[in-house]
Amino acid sequence: MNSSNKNLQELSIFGGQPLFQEKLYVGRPNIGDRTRLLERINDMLDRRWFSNSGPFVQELEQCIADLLGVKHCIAMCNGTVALEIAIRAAELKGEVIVPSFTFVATAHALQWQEITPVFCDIDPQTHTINPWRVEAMITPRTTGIIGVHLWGQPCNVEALEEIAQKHNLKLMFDASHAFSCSYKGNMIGNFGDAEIFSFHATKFFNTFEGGAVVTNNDELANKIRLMKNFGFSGYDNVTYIGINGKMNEVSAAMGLTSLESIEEFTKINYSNYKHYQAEISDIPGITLFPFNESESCNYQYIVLEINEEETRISRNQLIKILHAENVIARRYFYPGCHRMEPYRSYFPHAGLLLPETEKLAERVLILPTGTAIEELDIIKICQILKFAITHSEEIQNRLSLNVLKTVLVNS
Ligand code: T4K
Repeated sequence: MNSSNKNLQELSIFGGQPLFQEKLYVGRPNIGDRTRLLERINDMLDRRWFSNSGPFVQELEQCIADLLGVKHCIAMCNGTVALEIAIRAAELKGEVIVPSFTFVATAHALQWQEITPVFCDIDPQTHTINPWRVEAMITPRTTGIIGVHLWGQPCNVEALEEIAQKHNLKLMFDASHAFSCSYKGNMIGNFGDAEIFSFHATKFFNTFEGGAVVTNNDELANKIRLMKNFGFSGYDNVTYIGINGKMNEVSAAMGLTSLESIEEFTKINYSNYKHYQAEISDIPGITLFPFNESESCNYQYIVLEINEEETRISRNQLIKILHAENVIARRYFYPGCHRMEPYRSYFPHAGLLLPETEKLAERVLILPTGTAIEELDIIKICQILKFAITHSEEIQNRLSLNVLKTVLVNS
C-alpha cells in the first residue's frame, strides 16, 4: 500500500482486505534462545526444585543486582505483588502521591492496602510525575511518593529526592517499564528507597510473569525478603505478616535466558524506534515520544501523540482504522487511573487537578514493536497512518455516513 495510490474503499474499515493477515500486537513477548531455556527447564526437573528461592531464582537475583549495580534484588511472582510488598515493608500509610497516568496496578497496589493514592499531574514533555505539582499535593497524611518511569523514561529523580527529603517522605519508583534504563548514567534501580520492576510477558525483558524489588537499603531488603515468603525466617519462625510473592524456577529460567539476549532485544527495539522515527517525521500532527539516546534505554514502547487539530482525524478513529487492518494499537494509559473505579467514585473531581494527564490520555497511541515486528511492518503501519491523515476529510464523511446508516437501520 502507498498513501497516494490506495482508494478509500480498500481500507479494511470500509470493507477492504486487512493489510496484515495476522494481528500485530503491542506487547508481543520477546523470546531468547529456546534451546537454553529448555535445557534449564530440564535441569530444574532433574533437580526437583521448583520454587522457594531455588538456584535459578538466586542466580537471576545476583545477575540483576550485578547488571544494575544495586545491592539487593528480590525476585517476585509479578510486579504488582512486588509493589505491594515494597509499599508495606516501607511502612507507607495514609496518602501516597502517584501519577494518574500509569497502569492501574500502581494505584491498586496502594488502595489494596487501604492507602489513598493521591493523583498528581504529569510533565507533558516527559510523561512522568511533575515534581513541581507534587509539593502542592502534600498533606499531613502524606507518607510517600511513588514516581513511575513511564515508557522507560526516568522521572525527574533529583527533584523528587529533594522534595522527599525536605518533607521526610519515603520515595519509591515503579520502574516496571525501565529495566536496563539509566538516569544521568546510573542504572534505574538505584534511586529512592526502592524501585520495582515488572517482568511480565509483555515487557521487553520477561520471566513469563514476574517482577522484582531492588534496593540499596539492607534493612528494607531483609524485610521484603521475609515478607514475600509469609514472613518466615527459618523453618518455624515467622517474624512479619507476609504473603506468597515468590518467583518460581521456570520464570527464573526464562529470566536467565532472556538476560542472555537483552542486548539483542535492545538493538532490535532501537532499530524499530529509528524506523518509526524516519517514517513518522513527515506525518503532520503525529509526534513520536523521543528517548534520550545518550542514556541506556530499552526502547520498548513506541509512543505517538496525535494532535487532532492538525491530523483532522481523532486518535480513536485512527485506532479503529489500525485495528481493522489488524494492527492492534493501544491507548495506554487511557483514561488515567483517576477515571477508573474505585478512584472515579472516590475522587470525582480529581481531573480538575490533572489537566496534562487528561490531555495526554486523549492523544496517546502505542504501536507494536519488539522482536515480532519487522521493518516492512513498520513501513506499512506508517503508510496506513499517512493515508488516513491525507484522506481525513473523506474518512470522516464516510464514517459519519456509516453511523447514520446504522441509526436508520436500527430505528
Ligand atoms: N506498573 C506499571 C507501570 C505497569 O505497566 C505494570 C504492568 C505494572 C505496574 C504491574 O506489573 P505486573 O503485575 O503485570 O507484572 C499489560 C500487562 O498485563 C501488564 O503487565 C503491563 N503493565 C501493561 C502495560 O500491559 P494489558 O491489560 O494491556 O494486557 P493485555 O492482555 O491486553 O495484553 C497486552 C498485549 O500483549 C496484547 O496486545 C496481547 C499481547 N500479549 C500478551 C500476553 C500476555 C501477547 O502477545 N502474548 C502474551 O503472552 O496489560
